[in-house]
This record gives sequence, structure tokens and C-alpha cells, in this order.
Amino acid sequence: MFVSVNKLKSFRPVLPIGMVTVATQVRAAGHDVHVLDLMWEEEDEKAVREAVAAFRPDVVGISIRNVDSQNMLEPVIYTPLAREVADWARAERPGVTVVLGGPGFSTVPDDLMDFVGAEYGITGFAEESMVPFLAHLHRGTEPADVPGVIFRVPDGSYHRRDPVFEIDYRKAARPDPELYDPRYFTYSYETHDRSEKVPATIQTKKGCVLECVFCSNFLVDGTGVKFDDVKRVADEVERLRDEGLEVLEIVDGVFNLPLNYAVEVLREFVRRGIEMPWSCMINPGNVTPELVDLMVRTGCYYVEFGTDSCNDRVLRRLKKNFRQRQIISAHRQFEQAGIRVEHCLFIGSPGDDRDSVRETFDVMSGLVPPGAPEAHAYWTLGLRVCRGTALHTTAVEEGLLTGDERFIVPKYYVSRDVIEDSALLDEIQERVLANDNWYLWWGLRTIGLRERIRMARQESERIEAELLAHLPERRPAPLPAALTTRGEEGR
Ligand code: B12
Repeated sequence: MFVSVNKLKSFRPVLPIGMVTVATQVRAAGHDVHVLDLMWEEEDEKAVREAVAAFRPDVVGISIRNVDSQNMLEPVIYTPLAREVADWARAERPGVTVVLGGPGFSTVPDDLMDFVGAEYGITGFAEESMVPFLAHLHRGTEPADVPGVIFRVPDGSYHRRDPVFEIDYRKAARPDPELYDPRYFTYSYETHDRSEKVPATIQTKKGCVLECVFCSNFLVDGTGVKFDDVKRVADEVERLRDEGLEVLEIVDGVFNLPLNYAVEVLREFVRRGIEMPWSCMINPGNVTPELVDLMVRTGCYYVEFGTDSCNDRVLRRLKKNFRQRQIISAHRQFEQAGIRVEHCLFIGSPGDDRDSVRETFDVMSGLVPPGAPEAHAYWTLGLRVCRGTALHTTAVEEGLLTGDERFIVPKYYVSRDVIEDSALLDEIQERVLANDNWYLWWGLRTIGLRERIRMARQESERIEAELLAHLPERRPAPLPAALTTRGEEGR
């Protein structure tokens, strides 16, 4: 039995594609599979207990997509539900084996193992791991050689096998849409000015070529990129379309990197006459007229830019592959093509100060003015710090963090030049509120930014104390060998 513990509907509900991919694979290998998605359940305990009692699973796989909100102004942790699910399942069926997985799990495996008290965890892609893992459990042998596996050994430490960030797409089952809760497809969510359907999802590749200093995606997908075959990707989209799914989202961390592969995927769509409304995440550094043209011709209606900042010095510090000039040019190309753009930006990156924040705001005022709803700017104050990232090193060097963080506890980096500048914080609040197409925090009209920062800090301390009370003292484990090149740089 698989359980998805992601209940986040704000922003928008997302299909549990990871869990359904693994569940499909496991079912294809001959196991009886039941899937429970808590997104739609009002009474989680009842839903879990009833499902466990009815299905009587030997193994409960808990899919942990999100660890926390990654929002300093709205600190929320999502992991306590995983712990409760494990407890409810065990109470209903003593002796059941609990295994954790999912992108959130891969970012903080040891802490989550401790916190949930799970028997096993699997980091990285589970397409190649879950079936051999279950075969071990069935035979009663120890799954010590399964890629990405983690479990406790008698001396209290963990046995860990590094994940193999490789995937044979020819063998990997495509996620079966039948395993999604049908309520996703009847639900609509409100954006700034319209009502939207939850899109079907497809992933065309795993991983990313960039090494942005804050990004923890390398812990989920490894370093480098693993490409699916463009024909298989197009087959999958045709299948989804033929099954009646009306809107599509490509969930690659960045769709247009590398550019030639994205172009190949879209050319294949054009060759087959695929045209349906779709969206994706875009890197502003790699936008060409051909890419935009293919996107328009295949029905793309919305893109999310990982813009981060509009100041070149800050972009360089973040190790971004683009500069302000490219942000503007990419934005204008999409605008002219009639594709909606949402910029995601940080306030308080390493190197950010009054001038760079103002410059970013000025550029955004030009690209995302008030009143014109075809573009939006989504601001985030501070950056969530993750293990193995260069941002962690910077935060420690600057004395903002100590270096022995438990990464299950959300910690944020905000440059001192921003967070300690009260006048700048007031100016940020004023400018965000003056633009109906900008978003920073929903309560800003009633609670000022400086006050909110103070309140959120208190809230974070409470969350931290709650989490740490459930965790044994333990130094963070070293990064897997496959990630040490990147990790060395990060430490
Ligand atoms: C695409 C994406 C989005 C899109 C989603 C679009 C959509 N329609 O699905 C958007 C932009 C909307 C989004 C939003 C958010 N996201 Co996001 N997103 C991603 C991204 C890039 C890919 C996720 C994905 O779909 N992967 C494809 C599937 C096939 O892979 P998978 O889920 O990892 O599953 C595999 C394994 O994890 C494993 N697995 C999965 N389940 C299970 C279960 C078991 C038992 C086992 C053994 C294995 C297993 O096997 C699967 C197959 O290989 C990841 C980063 C990344 N590279 O993974 C971040 C990521 C998941 N997001 C993250 C976050 C934080 C968010 C937000 C909370 C951000 C915010 N502040 O709003 C929101 C939450 C939205 C929500 N409602 O849940 C974090 C979560 C970690 C954390 N610290 O909490 C990630 C990891 C990014 C990061 N590195 O920080 N996101």
C-alpha cells in the first residue's frame, strides 16, 4: 500500500506522479497494490486505518514530497503526518513494514527515518529499487544491496546504499492515471484572475545541468541529466490526451535545459500534431525564437521562470547561467507569443543589498506592471538552506548558521544587508502591495513585513523544538558518494 501525505492545495494541488510511478511499477511486477492519497481526505486517521484494515498490506510505502513550505514568512512542516500514518498503520496491522521515499525524503533521509521511526527508506529514483527491495522482503533476506536503501542496524547506526541515479526508461512503467484519485480531475483552483484545472503531469528527463548554490534537486535526481526518449515522451502525451486529460504540465525541474533536447521533444509533438494547453518551468537563459515558436504551436499557455534576481552580481553569486538582459529578452519573447509568465524571485540572496533589491524591483516593475494580468512575480523572502549546498557553506561562513543543522528543520538564509535594513523592508512591503500582480505573503495588508518576520521567527523556533524533541542527537550523515563532487564544493 502506498500513501501520499501531501495535502497542500494552496498554490495548487499537484498529482502524486512520483508515488504513482512507483506504484505502477510495483503492480506490473505482480504485487497487489493499493494507493491512498491523503490530499482529498478530511479525516486522515480514519482513511488510513480503514484502508489498512481493508487491504491488509505487508508493506506501507509513504511518499514524502514536501518536507516544509520553504517559506520563511509562513513556516509549516509537513512531516508529522508521515509519522502519524506510520503509527496508525502499525496500530491497525502490527508488524507491517514501513518504507519511506519521495523527493522530500531524499533531501533529509536520516532525520526522516529517525522522526518517522520507519524500518526502511529508499532515496533517489525508485523505478529500479522498489521491486528488488520487495523481493528481498518476500524472501526474508536483507535488502542491503538495493540502490538508495537505508535501514537501521543493531548498533543504532544506519546501513546506507548510495542511490544509483540511473534509469532505464525502456523498462520503467509509465505512471498509470487510473491510480490517481479521480477528485483531482474534477477540482478547480483559483489563480489571480481565473479558475484552472489540475494538469496531468509528465517528466521528460531527470536532473539538471546547473549548480545553483541553493538548489537541493541534486539530492533527488543526482547530478547531470538522464533523458527519456522523445518518442516515448510523445507517446505518453498522446495517451494522456486520448484518455481525456485536457491540460498538461511538464514537471522537469527546468524544461529548456539543455535546449536541444527540449526542442527535439517539441518537434516530435509538432510532427504528431500534438496541441493541448501545457505549462512548464523555464530557465530565462536559454530561450530562443525557435523554442518559443514550438511552444506556442504545441499549446503552451503558461511558464514559470526561475528568475531569482535581476541583479547581475547576485545572479553570479547564485551561479545562475543568465543575466538581467536575458531575463528581459526571454520575458518579452513569451509576452509577444501570448504565453503567461510567472517569475519566481528571492529577496535576500547572498550579495543582495538595498541597491540590488531595488534594481530587481525596478526591472520587475517594467516586466510585471500592475493591472496587466498576463505576468506575475512571486517573491520569496530568504532561501531555504539544504545539506550539501554551497549556500549552507556561505551561511556558516557569514555566521548565520552553525554548520551542524538538522536539515529536517527549515533554516533560511537572508543577507544581513536586507534583513537588518528596516527601511528597506518597509519599502519592499510598500512596493509589493502597490502591485496586484506581485505576491510575497498573503497577510501583508494586515500584518507588516517586519512584524511578520518577528512572528515567523517565533513560530520557527517552536517548530524546531517540536521536531528536535523527536530526534536523537546525530551528526548529519555525509552525502552519498555519487554526489560528493558537488558535495565537496557545498561543504
Ligand atoms: C515539478 C515540481 C514542482 C511543480 C509541480 C507541478 C506538478 N503539476 O506536479 C510546482 C512548481 C507546482 C511545485 C510546487 C511546489 N514544490 Co516542487 N518540485 C518539483 C520538482 C522539480 C519535480 C517533482 C516531480 O514531479 N518529479 C517527478 C517524479 C516522477 O519524481 P519524484 O516525485 O521525485 O518521485 C520519484 C522518487 O522520489 C521516488 N518516490 C516517490 N514516491 C515514493 C514513495 C516510496 C515509498 C518510495 C520508496 C519512493 C518514492 O520514486 C519516484 C520515481 O523515480 C521537484 C524537484 C525534483 N527535482 O524532484 C520539486 C520539489 C518536490 N518541490 C518542492 C517544494 C518545496 C515545492 C513547494 C512547497 C514550493 C512552494 N513553496 O510553494 C510547492 C508545493 C506544491 C504542492 N501542492 O505540493 C521541494 C520539496 C522538498 C522540500 N524541502 O520540501 C522539491 C524537492 C524541490 C527542492 N529541491 O526543494 N513543484
